[in-house]
Amino acid sequence: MLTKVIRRVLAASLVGSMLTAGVAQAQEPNAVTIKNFMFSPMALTVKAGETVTWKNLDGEPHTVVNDAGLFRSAALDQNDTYQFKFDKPGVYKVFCGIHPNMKETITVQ
Ligand SMILES: [Cu+2]
Repeated sequence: MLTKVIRRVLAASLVGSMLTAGVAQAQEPNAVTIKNFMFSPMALTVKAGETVTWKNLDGEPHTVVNDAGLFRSAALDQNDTYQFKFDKPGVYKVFCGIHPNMKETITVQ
């Protein structure tokens, strides 16, 4: 009986923390969407130490590549995400390695 109650409490708190995580993710401000062969937004400003998350919504694979070689994602299939944490202030040019005409700029303050 007691075990049953404990299990229920554990299950409830697990669901609660999953919901919280979902909300936190939805409010993630440093999100870049890849759609229709474009990065959106094409210019994003974040603070040093923050993480940017890219999500590919296209059926075509895309990559997230820094022109200075700081980071390079694997090919992202539809709904795949890639994250990079920007530690140092600067202006970072990003393009898609498969479609180099897809470009954006991340400014880190
Ligand atoms: Cu691409």
